[in-house]
Amino acid sequence: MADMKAYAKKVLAGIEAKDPDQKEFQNTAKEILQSIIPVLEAHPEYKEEKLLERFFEPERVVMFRVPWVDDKGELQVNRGFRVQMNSAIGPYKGGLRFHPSVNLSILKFLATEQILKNALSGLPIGGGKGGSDFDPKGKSDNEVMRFCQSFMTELYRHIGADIDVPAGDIGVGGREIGYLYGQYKRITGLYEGVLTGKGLTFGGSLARTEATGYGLLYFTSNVLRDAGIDIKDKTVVVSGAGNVAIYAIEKAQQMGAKVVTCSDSSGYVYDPDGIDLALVKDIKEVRRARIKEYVKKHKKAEYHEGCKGVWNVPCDIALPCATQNELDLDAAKELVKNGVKVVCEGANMPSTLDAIAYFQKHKVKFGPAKAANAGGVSVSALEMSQNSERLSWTFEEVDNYLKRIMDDIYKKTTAACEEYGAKGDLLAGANMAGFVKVANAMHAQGWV
Ligand code: NDP
Ligand code: 2IT
Repeated sequence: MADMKAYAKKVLAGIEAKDPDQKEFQNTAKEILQSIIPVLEAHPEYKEEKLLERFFEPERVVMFRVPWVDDKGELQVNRGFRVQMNSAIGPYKGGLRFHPSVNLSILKFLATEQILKNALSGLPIGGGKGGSDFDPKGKSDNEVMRFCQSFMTELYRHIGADIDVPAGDIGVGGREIGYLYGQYKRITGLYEGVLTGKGLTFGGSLARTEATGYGLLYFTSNVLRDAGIDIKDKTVVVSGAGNVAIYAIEKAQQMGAKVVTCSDSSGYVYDPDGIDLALVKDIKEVRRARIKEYVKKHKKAEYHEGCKGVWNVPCDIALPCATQNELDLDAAKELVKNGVKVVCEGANMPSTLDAIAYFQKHKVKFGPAKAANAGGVSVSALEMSQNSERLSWTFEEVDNYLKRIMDDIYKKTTAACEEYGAKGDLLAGANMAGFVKVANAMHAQGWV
């Protein structure tokens, strides 16, 4: 025991020494390392062959200049990235994020999470992530198009349907994927499934848009069932108002829950009558406007500046769906004080490590991101399957498959909790179940 704890500690110290500024990446490494000790003990060969040292070192990182011309004719320069983290179980797979905060630390954290998430999905996909510090907010469609074309003019040489298949994430949705796909096809001449989240007329999958949010609720249903809670009429707090949040709200409402909040990076909306989702879609998907517009139409609803206040709203179930570290220890205390019973993560690592520890100490059921939000990438992998066989499945077929995958992820996660003596700790279960699959594949493929 001490031996493997010391090994994990040494690996973490190595990561901290090598990249002292990469705090988000260090946090992910810490979160994973502190929960996989039982797996390391069961597999002493991992230590001998420096498997952890290899696991936390990206196979490849590409970083590049992205010059583009804005509507005023002025040249702008952004930085582009693709982190190809691990290809042990399949081609690199993971989203692209366009947000001013994007840097190597954030992308390495996301790519590492993606390895384990993709392993949990049961589908043959490795882990990757990419993006740019480009901010799509306030840009015209033409500016976004010119940026995407320039971004792909470098990225195309590093990706391919059997090499690396990017998709959307924050700031990258159907519009951006369309522009990126057009440019890839123009440069390479290939009509192949090199990106997922494509439009339905050019190889996209039905239900990909809904997949992360719907999948989150399918996973949450498993947690609720085992906790003896019926979702009907329960109060749900959701943060975010983007792709994940919108379809989480939609499915929660279909299941009979009352969702009372949503938010963007400026503030949050509280609607005691339940969120009017058609209006949120119109504001965010159609008009790309700010969420505060919501209260113009609904007089009983309140808008509050600052997105953190959303966690002060009393609820039974909290679904953070915006971004990393949005739910900290203070927020966790507030949620627990107000009686929250279940927290499931739609965003990637929205809860800080001390917030998670607080939930666990107070017996709040906690569904970790890498398990709970795996529905998006799972349907991306189904899009890849449909592209390979040149067929399109129906919405119902894809949605049923998604539900099976989410139920299966929950089963694998709880089984790992049992096997390795971490009953009730779904974060540890998800880490161990995902890690052991990737580690075994790495072991079998030799020292690469
Ligand atoms: P979108 O760009 O569609 O929406 C992001 C939402 O989060 C917006 O409401 C945005 O507000 C808000 N947000 C972004 N950055 C911040 C910030 N720094 N502080 C507060 N709010 C912020 O992205 P997605 O819905 O696709 O992604 C949301 C989360 O889900 C991310 O963590 C992503 O990694 C994760 N995820 C996404 C998947 C997908 O398939 N899209 C799959 C699995 C996980 P604003 O408009 O003001 O920027
Ligand atoms: O975080 C994620 O899983 C995603 N952004 C989706 C990635 C994908 O390849 O669909």
